[in-house]
Amino acid sequence: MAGQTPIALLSVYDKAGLLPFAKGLDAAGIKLLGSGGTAKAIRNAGLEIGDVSDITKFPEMLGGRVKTLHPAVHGGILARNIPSDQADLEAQQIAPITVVVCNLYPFNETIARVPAPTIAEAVEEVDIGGVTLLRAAAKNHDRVIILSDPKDYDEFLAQWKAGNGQVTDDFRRRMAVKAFSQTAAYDSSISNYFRRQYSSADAIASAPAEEKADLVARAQQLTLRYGANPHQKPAQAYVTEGGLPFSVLSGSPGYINLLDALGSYALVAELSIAFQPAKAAAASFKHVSPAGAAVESQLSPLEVKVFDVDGVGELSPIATAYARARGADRMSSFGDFIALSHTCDVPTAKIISREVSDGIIAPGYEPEALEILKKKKGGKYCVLQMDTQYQPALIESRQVYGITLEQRRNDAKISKETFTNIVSKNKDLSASATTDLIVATTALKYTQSNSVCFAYNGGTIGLGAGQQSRIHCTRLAGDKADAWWLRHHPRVQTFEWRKGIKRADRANGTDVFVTGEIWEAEEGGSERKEWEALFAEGKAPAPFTKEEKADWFKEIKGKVSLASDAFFPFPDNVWRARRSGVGHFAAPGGSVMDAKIIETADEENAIYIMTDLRLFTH
Ligand code: 93A
Repeated sequence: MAGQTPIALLSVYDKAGLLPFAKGLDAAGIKLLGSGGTAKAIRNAGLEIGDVSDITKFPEMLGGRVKTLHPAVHGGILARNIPSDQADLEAQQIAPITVVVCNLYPFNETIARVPAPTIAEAVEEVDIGGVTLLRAAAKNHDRVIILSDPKDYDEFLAQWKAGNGQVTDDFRRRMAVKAFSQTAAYDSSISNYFRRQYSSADAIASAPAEEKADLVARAQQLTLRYGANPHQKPAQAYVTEGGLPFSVLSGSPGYINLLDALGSYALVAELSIAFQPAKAAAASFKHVSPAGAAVESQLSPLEVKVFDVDGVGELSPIATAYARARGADRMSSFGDFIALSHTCDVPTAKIISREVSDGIIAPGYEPEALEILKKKKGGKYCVLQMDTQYQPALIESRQVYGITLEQRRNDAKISKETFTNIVSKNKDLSASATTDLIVATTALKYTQSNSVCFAYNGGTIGLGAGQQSRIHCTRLAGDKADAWWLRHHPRVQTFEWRKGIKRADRANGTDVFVTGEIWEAEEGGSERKEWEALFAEGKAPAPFTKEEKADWFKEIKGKVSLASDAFFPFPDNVWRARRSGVGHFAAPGGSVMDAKIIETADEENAIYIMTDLRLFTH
């Protein structure tokens, strides 16, 4: 191909900078060839340019749908500098093309128009030939230079001049990457648009009855009312392959609902199979972190009262798991999103029907349970059914401030094997403590970091999430665990509430009592008075004495388990946790203070496990 006059093929929608550039190409001794409008614009400026139709021997046809799609064009672009390719070109009398200049039909600008274009109008903006030019030239960037952005015209001319008809390899590669990225983004806009048009809930709603079920099963996209806040519109959830792995049985999930539903379902699915045989698991999520998570475990009569599930009847395994998860931190669970690892049965639905909650995701629903749930929130309660066969992709990505971040999904497995490296003197880890460590550690995997979790009797009892300082997580988790344990105190269980008081008011009234918060309020002031009015006349309880508390905490000493999503930098975490009854610790090592931390655990004969598993979630 050496010695031939280099040819540039120009086919641009955006004609910015085109004329001076065409002049530059011409001056550099490059022969110009253009598609209809591009050739016309250049010719009108007095420059010599050939038409693509001259080499294809075909007119542009189908109203412009076929302009450059022809072997005479693509053979000229794709041919390599190898004898067999050259022989093919010669046999077909095709001239090689050295430079391709192309930018695409404005698909994005068209669909963003107000009022919105019709689908037929959008279809006409799907560029076929231009994408093919970009891909072909980028593929053959060893020989061909692809210019897809007017901003690169000047640099090309400068390089061509300086290189005496050559550009650097770096330039070729940069231009190829740019073209590949443009076609990828262009295709993704197109698929996104048509997915929204054809597989959205709206499209399904307006489909003929006989097509509906099929469309629902294959829906790839769900239009959401808005994103995290009402002004964040538009918003949607979608997959690019297969259908969405959940279906909406009732209500209409919002953006935050879906964040909670998907995070909490992942948690319970994983927690369930961390045991052999699998256990029923449940989680109560709020703001992308669990308020509580638990596995099945029979409730004692006291726990039935503390978790406020009396009167429901006999509890099934999945019902005990949810009762524990919801009972972990009743204040935080107010308006939760619930995830269950097993079918939602009637006892579980009955518990849920009495609580303030936003929605639920589960692999299935007993018909009667579904009827109970559908009645919640005046029929607006969100009920999602998850496909248990669904496997998320190994690589996950998201965008922050326009930048895409990509990572392997956190698919680390947590099981009893995670807790075998016991580094304390006491190595006597019981089966129940192992269960609690599995629950606490799995909960952390789905909690915003930093995070520390306390667990007991198969459920979390205190979670400190999203704090920048680890000791603040431990204090928060410890304070929550203390409040949880004080709720079991006989004095709390025999409170004489005013008749007819709401469950949420009882939860709140108890919380300010067990945390001691109410004693900070002015005596005789409105806050104190409102709290006192929650109780029967003259029955507002007196504060816990120091001795009462100390005696009560003796009962739980050493029985609680703690997991941390990263190493403890200082022994203060261990000191604080011990005061809330923690006797088993699981955290990765790596701190310069590791030895001192283990020594601190040894002081009270606690068990300390170094897991070798950091579990940050961001
Ligand atoms: O309708 S197309 O997909 N068919 C083609 O064969 C084709 N070749 C180039 N569109 C095609 N193009 C596009 O036409 C280019 O991507 C460019 O955006 C535009 C330039 O057309 P004109 O030179 O007629 O202004």
